[in-house]
Amino acid sequence: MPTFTFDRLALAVSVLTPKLIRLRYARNGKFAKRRAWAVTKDDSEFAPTQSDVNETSQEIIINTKAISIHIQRDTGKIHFTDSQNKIFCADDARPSVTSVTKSVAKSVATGEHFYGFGERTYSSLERSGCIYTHWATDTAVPHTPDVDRMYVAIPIYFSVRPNLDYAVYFNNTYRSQFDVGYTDPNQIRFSADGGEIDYYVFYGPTPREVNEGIAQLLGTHPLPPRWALGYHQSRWGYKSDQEIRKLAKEFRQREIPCDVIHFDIDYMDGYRVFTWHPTRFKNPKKLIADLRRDGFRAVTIIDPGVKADKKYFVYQEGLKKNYFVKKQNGKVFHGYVWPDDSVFADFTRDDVRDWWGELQKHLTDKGVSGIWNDMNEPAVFSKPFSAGVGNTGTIDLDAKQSDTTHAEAHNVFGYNMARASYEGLRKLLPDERAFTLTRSGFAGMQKFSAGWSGDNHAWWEHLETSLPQACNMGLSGVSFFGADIGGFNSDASPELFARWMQVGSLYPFARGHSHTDSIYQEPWRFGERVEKICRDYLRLRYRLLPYLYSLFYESSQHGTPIWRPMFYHYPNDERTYHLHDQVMIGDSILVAPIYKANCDRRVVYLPQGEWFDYWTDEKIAGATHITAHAPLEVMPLYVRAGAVIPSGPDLNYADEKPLSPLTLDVYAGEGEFTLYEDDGHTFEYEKGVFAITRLEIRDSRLKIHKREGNYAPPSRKIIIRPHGMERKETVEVED
Ligand code: MIG
Repeated sequence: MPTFTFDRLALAVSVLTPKLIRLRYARNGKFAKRRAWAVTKDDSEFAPTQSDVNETSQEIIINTKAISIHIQRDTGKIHFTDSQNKIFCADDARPSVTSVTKSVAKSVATGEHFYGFGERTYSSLERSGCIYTHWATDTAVPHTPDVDRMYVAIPIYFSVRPNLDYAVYFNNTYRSQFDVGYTDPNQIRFSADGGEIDYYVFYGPTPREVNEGIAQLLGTHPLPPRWALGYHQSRWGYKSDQEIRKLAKEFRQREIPCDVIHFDIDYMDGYRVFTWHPTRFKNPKKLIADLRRDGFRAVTIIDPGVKADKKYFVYQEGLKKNYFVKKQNGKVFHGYVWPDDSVFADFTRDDVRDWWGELQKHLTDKGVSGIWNDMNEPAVFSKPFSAGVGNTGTIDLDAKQSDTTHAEAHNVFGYNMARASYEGLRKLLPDERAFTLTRSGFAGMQKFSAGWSGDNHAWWEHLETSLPQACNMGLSGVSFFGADIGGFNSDASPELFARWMQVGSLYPFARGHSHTDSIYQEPWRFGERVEKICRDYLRLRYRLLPYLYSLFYESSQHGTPIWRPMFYHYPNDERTYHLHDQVMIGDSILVAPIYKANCDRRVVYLPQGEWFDYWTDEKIAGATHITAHAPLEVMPLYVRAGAVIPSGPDLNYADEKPLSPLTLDVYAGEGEFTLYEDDGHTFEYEKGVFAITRLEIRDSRLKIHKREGNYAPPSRKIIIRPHGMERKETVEVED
């Protein structure tokens, strides 16, 4: 690791891979202790990679196989160049590191566009012209465009221009900001309230390669159980055993697919985590076993606030073992949340995470399959039960956590809680892939959990916002993500609900959820017409599970997002750079939802190449803008030429039937798809028990490559359905 010193400011450059570079600055040559919460590997854990150093009178140049890093001798300013000598990520000023603030300013290149920034409000995809604060917050105010602090804090930006994409991760967990051309349109500046200037640059040049780099450093989503890709039904206010049973029955009677029922805070005894309400949920084990027989999994909510109740075992144990966060004066920190007076576990500590992870036994023993971690910014109300407006309170910033204070650990509170939860479940259910969901998180949270966008509203604007929000989360590394379908706060109208379910049925994480004070929002609450729309689109999701599951596999291997903005596949087409309202799901499917009231048509941009209308098979040549006709029953969907889309039978829940027959929709053109299959719920795939089948289409001929891996799919028919080809008839072959 070469280190350079300019004016007592030491700079360390680590070439971790030819495309992944780390830069750190320290005053007086002393680098702070490494903060390893988010990253998976220390510098020394990367395989050695070749780079050489060239010195000229003006510059020190470090060359890797892919890029060069230039350091100006007189100023210490840095810039990068690609193999075409194009400059990127160039310092606009010398980094400034004082004892109070740290900041780096980069110049914005001509035509450079910015994405990522984790979870954000506002219906724009490209994010120049604003300041983004990284400070995990219970955003209990409506998520309007001016809301800057959200539940999740991910200090990553993703830069795109023709042939040159890269990302930057600011490895600092203190409250920090990215000023993206707000103060100065030619500058992107990042700064933090504490810690070091420590950042990583991920060079592409394509978006896919950028995400691959992010995955190498910050990790990927482990492959979820297949059932977690099904539809989840939730509501704050399912209050009893009977209510949940009735809910499950409705789904099956109405033949609306559903895999998961979420239990919100009402299942607990006085909001004491890891307990069950003694009268409303008398026999949770029996309830969950019965649900399971009907193909439902149970996911229970857990909050970080532990009720300060001397008779409560979690409080007793935690106190005795010294597991709770303490104030500067050494006394345990107390705050008000749902259980009233509460204390908070210090999740930065290994022993505390182990303890918490094990406490989940009180849930898994009853048959619970997954944990939903809420309120973990952590949110602290100002007074008992004053939940509502502006709960921006949290733990005292000077409270102690491990060897630091909450000021540094705040942004990773939710992240570390999700880690405790995920690692605990792996131990408690060693043969079952569990599901975890978290509201708060930090860069790298994908290693432990899926995420959702918190308390949105039943507003058209929030349906619209969910599109760029999910895409930018994917670019930031978190692809298992969705918004509450139908909207959490306020009451959905039938039309809004239908439109939201159409697109929500294809969210990576598809969950309907609502507030206890809003109307019930299950798919059948809005009349028969809307119920049918919900059934039809959820069935579409379930038929597409082989496709989606393969995308999740790819994401677990390479960090590739499931939902991708259009530029992901057309990075040199500048017309895609601001396209926030249409999304690619994997390589092949384009979804262009309706997100406005009383609207039955919209403009869709189809980039270069040929496209097929999913519903009519009409062939359309890109690049073009078309007007899609979309009465309430229709959400515009398109397929790229050369696509092979695997699908399965209609299902009521993901593992109801084996993948038989397997249907392959083959669209004229050139392309390929890798179908991934396994048992759907164990860890056998880690030992090679999976099946990978490459499906290739060349010259309008489908080639099914020899299957790899040790998993034997059921014996089945393969139905091949040609689209846009001379040959029209469906072919059936034995697998
Ligand atoms: O202060 O558990 O975002 O999904 O239903 C509200 C009750 C606490 C906030 C979550 C929401 C959940 C609700 N929770």
